[in-house]
Amino acid sequence: MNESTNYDEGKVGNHPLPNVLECEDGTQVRDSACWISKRRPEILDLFSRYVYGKSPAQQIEIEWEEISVNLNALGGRAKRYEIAIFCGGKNRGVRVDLALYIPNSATNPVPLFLGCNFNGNQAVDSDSSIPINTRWMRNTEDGKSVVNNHATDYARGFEATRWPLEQIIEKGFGVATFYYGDIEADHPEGWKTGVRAALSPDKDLTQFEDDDWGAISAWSWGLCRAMDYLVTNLAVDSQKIALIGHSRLGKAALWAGAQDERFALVLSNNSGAGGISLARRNFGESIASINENFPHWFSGNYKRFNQSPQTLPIDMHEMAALIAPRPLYIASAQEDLWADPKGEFLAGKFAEPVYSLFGKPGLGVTEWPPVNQPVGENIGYHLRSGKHDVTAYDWEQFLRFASLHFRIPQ
Ligand code: GTR
Repeated sequence: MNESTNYDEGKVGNHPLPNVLECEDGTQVRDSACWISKRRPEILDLFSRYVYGKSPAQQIEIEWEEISVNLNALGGRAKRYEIAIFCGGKNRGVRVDLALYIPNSATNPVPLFLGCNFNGNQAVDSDSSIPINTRWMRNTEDGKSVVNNHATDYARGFEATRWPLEQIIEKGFGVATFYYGDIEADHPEGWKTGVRAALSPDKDLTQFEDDDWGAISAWSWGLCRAMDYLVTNLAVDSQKIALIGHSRLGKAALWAGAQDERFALVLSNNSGAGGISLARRNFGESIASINENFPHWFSGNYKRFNQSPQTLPIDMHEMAALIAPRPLYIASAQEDLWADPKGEFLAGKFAEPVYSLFGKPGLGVTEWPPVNQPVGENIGYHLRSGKHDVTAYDWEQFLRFASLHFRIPQ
């Protein structure tokens, strides 16, 4: 936060948003076919060039190995597996350790929530018998790493760290999660030991182009590689995988869901600036401050818009539109003004014309709803009371929304 941060609704400015249904050559999108073949690829390309940076398009070789299994995890409710996923070859790429929970009550392949975690797989689970992931320990000892803030939050009881695994399993869902630092440590030099160096011919001497991938794009790429593995696992219903992310990991989940349509549903929790909140609204975190505080998150090109968000060729309602026609849930928190909760709602609102092309109702309301009153059909939304976090209340809404769309009886 700096002195120029605006929290006055009267000063947000009134910059028109790019027209989500107008192609770059002026063509108006009138049906889903035109959206799919013409406008959607244009918007994806703009986000990758100007915001997140391009991740490698080529198919990457992945191998995996089961490294542990507990058939009676969570008090006998679930099987817990740890799978090492080697992305880009065992010796050349990066290794992601995916924790996978499958309900013991399941008789069929299960729907599942997939998301990165902030503090290592052991931190997600209240089972203290899980060995500490040593790679995570090394990262948290790195004084430069901004993720250390989250370690402090964890000690303070920040709820986002721990997932309500029992509750999720009891509703019939599986869970898959990995530590985001497995892909790349979260600090400006983190790329040197992460996937962006591993996959580049020049390794840690790589000179990035202005449209090359930043860390958020790298974490999103990791989510897609976890998906590559999950589609091969017969215990998982790969048609029913919901992608979830909080805050910076919400930005990563959105970008992964936008690019990879294998994800059936996307849940953005307090993803804020560079996530789902509209960049043109001068409220809370700005492009300039996010680029200054986290220079490694976005593409070099994104810095061009530090002083002029209104010149960005896209805005975040178009990110929401990239999820269409798949269900999207946007969760905001009332005290999380830094993330601009109203800007998060409006991004969903202005994505509705694209859901309409598919005959799908969106939020079902015209006004920003009052606190703790969830709304929406294919675009779900709530403004929770309280601060920046993922709470039991948020999970209740996510479980309800995913159960509805995946037709899971509750
Ligand atoms: C903040 C950052 C936000 C949000 C958050 C988080 O410091 O400014 O955009 O991503 O970190 O990830 O917790």
